[in-house]
Amino acid sequence: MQQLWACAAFFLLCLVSSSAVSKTKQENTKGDSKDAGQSDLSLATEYLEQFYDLEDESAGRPKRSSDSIRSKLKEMQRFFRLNETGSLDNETIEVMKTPRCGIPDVHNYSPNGQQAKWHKNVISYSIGSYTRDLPASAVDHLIDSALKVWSSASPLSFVRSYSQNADIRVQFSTYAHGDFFPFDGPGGTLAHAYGPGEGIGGDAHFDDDETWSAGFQGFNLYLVAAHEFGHALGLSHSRYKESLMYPTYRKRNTAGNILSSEDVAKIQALYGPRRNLLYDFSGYGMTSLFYPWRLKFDVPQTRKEKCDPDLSFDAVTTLGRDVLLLKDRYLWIRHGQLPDIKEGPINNFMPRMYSDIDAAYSLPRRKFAYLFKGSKYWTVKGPEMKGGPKSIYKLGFPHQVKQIDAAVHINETGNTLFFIRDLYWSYNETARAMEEFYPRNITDDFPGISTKTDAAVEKNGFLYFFSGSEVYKYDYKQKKVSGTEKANTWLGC
Ligand code: NFH
Ligand code: CA
Ligand code: ZN
Repeated sequence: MQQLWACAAFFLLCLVSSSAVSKTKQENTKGDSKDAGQSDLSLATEYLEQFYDLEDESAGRPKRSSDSIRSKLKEMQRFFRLNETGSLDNETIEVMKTPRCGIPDVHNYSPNGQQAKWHKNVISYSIGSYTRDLPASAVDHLIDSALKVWSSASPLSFVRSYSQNADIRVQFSTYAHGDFFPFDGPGGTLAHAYGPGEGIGGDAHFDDDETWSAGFQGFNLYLVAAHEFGHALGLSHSRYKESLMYPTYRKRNTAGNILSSEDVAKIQALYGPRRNLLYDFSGYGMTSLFYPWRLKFDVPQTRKEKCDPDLSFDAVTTLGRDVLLLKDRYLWIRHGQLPDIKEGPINNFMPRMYSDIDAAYSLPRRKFAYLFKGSKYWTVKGPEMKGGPKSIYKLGFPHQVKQIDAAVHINETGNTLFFIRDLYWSYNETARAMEEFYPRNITDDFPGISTKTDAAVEKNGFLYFFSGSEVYKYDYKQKKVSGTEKANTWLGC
């Protein structure tokens, strides 16, 4: 069963109780009555029925005792950290009058009694529809920022996906929108989200009858989304007003930290603390982390940047059946056949990796990739790095070489070729040594390849030389270029 923390299940009850609220408010402004009046009593019983499973008095049920009301009151007072008097004091009535509604606060809806959580640290999200109130780029940014609230307090990271089945699917809709919890028009419920799980699990729905903003008008999308993502990660409501997970909306300063210490403690209780990504060399040994993007199948989606005809890559390598394409701080992972592509900042996949990688290659059957930047290289296995950076001079490069343009491993020969300006070196992986008589001129041995190479990769018996937005498909048995294509075709454009 999915967990839904929102008021929708009780939206009818909500209407009833909010009319009770407004009625009591009017009466209270007239007389400053100390005792709980009749309307307060009915507000209280409705409230307890709604949120604390107080049996209602419908036909066929035994009349409820004042004891059961008292014990439910105490339960509610305990939740809100009020004095557990078991009677309807003013403090308790105040809390009940705070507009709220939702799934009962004290219940754990998880099937096995355990708090539901994601069993991986890289979580994909998609934005399936947008609000009319804000430009799409603003929504993208606010959603990204709201996720960063949680990734900065936990070991979790979030990768944007353009598929139909991302873990966290964001959508804006009004009234009935395909789940059992229709929205309620302007006001009332702003959004709801499902706890971690398959299918609708993790999804966050926003009521597009609200006015969404990036500032103080209407409801701030960043604040509401951060609250919803708390639920999507497995957090329930908080009883503390300062907490982001408090059940009612509150304007906050969005410039600083919006998590209370309780929010942080709760997310870390589920997922552990945030690791110090720069210095912590332990803890990445879980193989389930390696291919989190494999869990979902992506549907192609054209993005402006991605399908820019001028797109070029810094480095390209195969890794098992995958192809990794790197550009600046961005990484695309093409799994098997197109259109299955995952993408995101390099750090989402490899938390400790640098951006602006110069070159990359991998050895067949070894699940490692080697990434080069300047005079250093790293051995990478999924998000894990095998030790720290190593020096390229240990591979046999002379000290004049400060940077490598491209690297590719040739299966047939067992050698890796390194391209540096107009020269290339050949490294024997078995002997772990540079071959004699290198470097050689690229154009002498690869006729047709005359421009600087940004990236190179071998696939299906061909060598692909990436140069700017062009890719030269090179047949190295016949020693000739057999075709050219745009770099972005590698992303399915
Ligand atoms: C919400 N929720 O819509 C409110 N609260 O404050 N309206 C909650 C979301 C806020 C979803 O996860 C619903 O918990 C309403 C009511 C906290 C972002 C309290 C009126 C229900 C202004
Ligand atoms: Ca609403
Ligand atoms: Zn909530």
